[in-house]
Amino acid sequence: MDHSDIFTCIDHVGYAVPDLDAAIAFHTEVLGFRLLHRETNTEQGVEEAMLGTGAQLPESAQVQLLAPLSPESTIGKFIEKKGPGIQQVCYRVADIDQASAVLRERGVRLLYEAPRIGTGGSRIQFAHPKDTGGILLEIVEPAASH
Ligand code: V0V
Repeated sequence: MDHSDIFTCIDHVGYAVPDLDAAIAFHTEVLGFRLLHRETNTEQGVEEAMLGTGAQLPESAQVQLLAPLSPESTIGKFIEKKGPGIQQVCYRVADIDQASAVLRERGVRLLYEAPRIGTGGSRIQFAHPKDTGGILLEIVEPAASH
């Protein structure tokens, strides 16, 4: 087996939150994060915010706050079933097409046939938690490297 790295680093941890403004206020005012970016992604059914702490990007540790656009959305259903909390861990990759091909070759089932658009124009893909030991695993190729 080839043991060369697939992932660059943990890009972010994603939290399902019922109220985006309240979660941003907690992370900035109490935990000292900086608000880096905020957008609505209708395809994913989320209003989301990216926050950073520590060194400047891209080294900064990031959390992504994900609020549902509707109760039927992925995040809406997650909060309904499990309550607010960690919904995903996201690994960064330099080339998402190559990383997806390697993961598929190794038997990991990815949710989408082709990557979709994520935060800030990035390209994203997911592996189902049933295939990854109970973690919803996202992979992201940031917009800048594409
Ligand atoms: C569901 N399960 C999870 C889970 N969601 N386990 C760990 N983490 C999660 N987030 C488990 C659940 O407990 C069940 O286990 C089983 O999977 C089926 O759950 P379900 O409630 O029926 O859920 P599904 O199958 O309707 O949906 C699960 C999937 C869905 C993963 C398919 O969440 C999905 O499509 N996610 C990818 C898209 C996404 O998450 N978008 C929002 C973030 P038992 O009870 O059967 O054992 S958008 C984003 O990240 C952006 C924009 C970005 O980063 O830029």
